[in-house]
Amino acid sequence: MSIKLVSFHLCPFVQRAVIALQEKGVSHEIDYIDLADPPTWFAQCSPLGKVPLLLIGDDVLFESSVILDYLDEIYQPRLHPSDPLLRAQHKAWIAFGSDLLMQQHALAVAEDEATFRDKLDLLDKNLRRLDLPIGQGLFGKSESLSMVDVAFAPLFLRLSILMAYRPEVASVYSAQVKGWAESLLARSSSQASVLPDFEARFESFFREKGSWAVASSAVSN
Ligand SMILES: N[C@@H](CCC(=O)N[C@@H](CS)C(=O)NCC(=O)O)C(=O)O
Repeated sequence: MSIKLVSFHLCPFVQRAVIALQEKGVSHEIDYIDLADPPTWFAQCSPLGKVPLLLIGDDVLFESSVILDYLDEIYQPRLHPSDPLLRAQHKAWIAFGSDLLMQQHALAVAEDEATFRDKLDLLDKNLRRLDLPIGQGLFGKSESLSMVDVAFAPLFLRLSILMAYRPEVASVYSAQVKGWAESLLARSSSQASVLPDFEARFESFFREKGSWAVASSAVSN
């Protein structure tokens, strides 16, 4: 059965699916669309008008967490825990990770310093919530990859780029989260999950959106 992902180059939710496909060694195609000017077939296939879509033959799946669940049921190795309660807890933290991705986006598009600092405070407060489950060993263990890892790696990639523009972004990481983020970004599946020009695209996209972080950075100017 052919597997195709419908993607937008910078979408972190698509990147989750790419990482899962890489970790499971599933060959797939990626069809990149322009979300600002999507093709007509996209509106018919995507009820929410969002990527990712996973096209399995003629069937369509949407929502990144649902796509991850499907891939995990079909392809080895299993990345969700087999215990139902643990699995549900992992899915809950993946939903939390989706919220964090939206907060990271709000940080990246903040057009002035005051908004940027507000968004950074919010992200800081919420990232601290990860310390307890990591400390309890629920996820973030370097010896075994889980779907929580897959779901969080795109967040850490974007925060690492923002840190290069604004070093104060690094303050949102506790020691535990920093260690977790670094180990995920070192994985070949994370590195191969975006195109080589990702950082340049990221910069030009957010610069165009009026990002204060990009515009004020000594690195990008
Ligand atoms: N909850 C969705 C979020 C997907 C999402 O927000 N995708 C963005 C791109 S990163 C999108 O397609 N936005 C288009 C739009 O909102 O019009 C998921 O997890 O798949």
